[in-house]
Amino acid sequence: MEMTFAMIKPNAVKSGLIGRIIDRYESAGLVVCAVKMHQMTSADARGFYAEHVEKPFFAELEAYMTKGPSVMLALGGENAIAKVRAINGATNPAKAEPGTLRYDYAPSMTENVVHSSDSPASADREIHFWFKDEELYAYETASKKACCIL
Ligand code: FUP
Repeated sequence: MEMTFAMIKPNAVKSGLIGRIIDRYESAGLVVCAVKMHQMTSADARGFYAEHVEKPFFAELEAYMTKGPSVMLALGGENAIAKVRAINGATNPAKAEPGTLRYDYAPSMTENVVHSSDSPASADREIHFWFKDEELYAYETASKKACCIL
């Protein structure tokens, strides 16, 4: 059992894709352990994307991420990190495989509709960037059990 952080970005929220995106994750056997809607401030973007602040694309990324609300998710399940990245597809939608969220919905590299953690260390950092421990719920579903303790 593993946890990961996923984010439904502003253009996906504005396009009415929240339900369809969460359905892809739940249909893959993942469980929603925490969820919140939040519009990033510039400070949020600089903190969350700290590794990218000095990169040439950061100004565009910051403008995009702060222009509307995103949906923050903590997801639990077996191989959650790899599963969510496979469902999302390549960062650059031009390279994303058919059937992935970015292939289906992303208009560009910047506005690539979703984010998810790329390692256990980044999952831990990113989940705790947005959620307190008491906001992570462990519960049983009919067919599976969510583990929300990192
Ligand atoms: P990912 O792990 O798929 O979320 O991608 P990264 O952490 O490498 O990048 C974060 C975001 O920065 C991407 F979703 C889109 C943006 N980005 C660019 O716009 N140009 C780049 O060359 C790399 C990333």
